[in-house]
Order: sequence, then structure tokens, then C-alpha cells
Amino acid sequence: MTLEFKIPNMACSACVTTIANAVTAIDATAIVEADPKTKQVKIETQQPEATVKQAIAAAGYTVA
Ligand SMILES: [Cu+2]
Repeated sequence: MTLEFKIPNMACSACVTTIANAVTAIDATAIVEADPKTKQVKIETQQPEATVKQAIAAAGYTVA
């Protein structure tokens, strides 16, 4: 399943790394593509959307 979120407080590549690590912590097979310029994040994962959003929020990012 592919999830697409907007994360307004994702500002740079370090943010992308933090978010990617948060997602792979709950799903080691997840593929995270994020662009700090557009704030758009695309995540290929088997985890439910709520779980992924929770993990991103726990890392300190706001999922819009
Ligand atoms: Cu950053």
C-alpha cells in the first residue's frame, strides 16, 4: 500500500532521514520517498496508515 502525506515541518534532508528512520522502525521493508521542498512524503508500507502517522508524529513531525 502506498501512503501519501504532507509534512509541513519537514525542512531539510535531516528531517527526511529522521522520518524515514521512524517509519522503518515500525516496518523494516518500508520505502520512504520525501521531498523537503514540496513537503510531500510517499511511503510504501504494509503497516496501516494510522500506525505510520503515529510513528511520524512520535518523531516530532506533523502529518497534515
Ligand atoms: Cu530538517
